[in-house]
Amino acid sequence: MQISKEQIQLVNKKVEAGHESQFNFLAQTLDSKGVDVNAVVKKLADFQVAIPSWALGAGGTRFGRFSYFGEPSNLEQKINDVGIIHSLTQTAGAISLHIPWDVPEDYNAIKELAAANHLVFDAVNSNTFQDQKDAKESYKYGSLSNVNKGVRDQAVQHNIDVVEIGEKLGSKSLTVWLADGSNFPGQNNFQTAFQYTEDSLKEIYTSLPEDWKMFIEYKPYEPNFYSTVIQDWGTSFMLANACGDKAYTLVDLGHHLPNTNIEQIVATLMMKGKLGGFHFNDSKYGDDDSTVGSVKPYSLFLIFNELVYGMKNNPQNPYPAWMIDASHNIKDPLEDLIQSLEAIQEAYAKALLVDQKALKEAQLANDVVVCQELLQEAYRTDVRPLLREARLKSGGALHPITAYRSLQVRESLIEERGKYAVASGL
Ligand code: LRH
Ligand code: MN
Repeated sequence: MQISKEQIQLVNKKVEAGHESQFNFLAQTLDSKGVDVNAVVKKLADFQVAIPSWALGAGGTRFGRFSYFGEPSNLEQKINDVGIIHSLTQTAGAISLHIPWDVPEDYNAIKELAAANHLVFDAVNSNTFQDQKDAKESYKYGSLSNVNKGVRDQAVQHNIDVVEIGEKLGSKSLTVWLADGSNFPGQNNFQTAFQYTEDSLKEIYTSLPEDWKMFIEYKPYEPNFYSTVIQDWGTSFMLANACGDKAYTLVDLGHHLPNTNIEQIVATLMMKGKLGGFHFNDSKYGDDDSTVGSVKPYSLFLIFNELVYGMKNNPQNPYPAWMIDASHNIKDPLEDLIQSLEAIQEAYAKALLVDQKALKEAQLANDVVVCQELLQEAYRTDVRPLLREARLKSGGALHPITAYRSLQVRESLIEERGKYAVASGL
């Protein structure tokens, strides 16, 4: 099932007039404040976020999983679903694969299918947090940090294999997230676990092609509930520095203890040239993997405010990788991902409206009130007409969720795939 440009134009027809007046009104208002509206719209249109291949089916918890019918049951159908999201939003031009959940059988066919859906392959993700049925060694007590060299070697080799798969697809980065850690005090020697992890990452790093990056993702807990080897940004930062220039820290928004100031972490990593990218999601308590911007939209805005500042003032930091990492327990996965993309675009657009020059002046004058006024002036601006204009210019839907429903996409997918197809992944 694909959505044609014509179908989208037809759906847009009904709402175009309304959009035009809203956009023109906002454009006039912003223009009077010296904002280059066309530049903002272009930046939004160019901002592409990778969709995780493991989040196209219904997620679940240990307490249960409620299928969403018509789920993709193979890589081809997953690429097709990302294609549907991209045709409607024009901001999801990439897919991030998880290995071994998504090992291509026919690489050329998969690359052609991705190209036909205007998609590229973003970071490939290794998986040393689950045992594969034919595996020689178990990761029960860790992978790259395991006290058993045979297990570490197996995990290193898996990451090297994942890079080879990525190379065949045109991917340019490897994401390493380790579940490694302990459930009880005394179970692990923290220093030994850290050193084994550093040595193992260095081995993987030496196998990286010249133009590749390695993203080291940190997480404070789960599935281990006493310690995690790569528990926070500082640990990931140290390991990235130990590996070399091609290694960076990856920030998953859900991987922070409550009330952590994530925007400050982002600013520090950019200043040090080690911010590799993001896994966008939202959370109230733990690694909830909820819809982006659904719980803490102001925090997301503050993160993008640091990103906009860093992308202008920190040439030492490469252009970050933008990816979503979410899990859908009760929503249609495609609608959930469309809502996440909207929230990311909205936070970015609001951050682009911050008068950085006036903010700098107010900061130098310690005019705290004006500092907050400047941020909230931008945050309180309804930027949705800018997002719609960017989509319209790129051939997308003005209202993607409305279009998704009026085109009966889920019904067609159920028709095509049958009710009980189940997607691999989390
Ligand atoms: C770990 C994580 C990691 C993925 C997994 C699917 O919580 O965020 O990025 O490998 O989710
Ligand atoms: Mn993640």
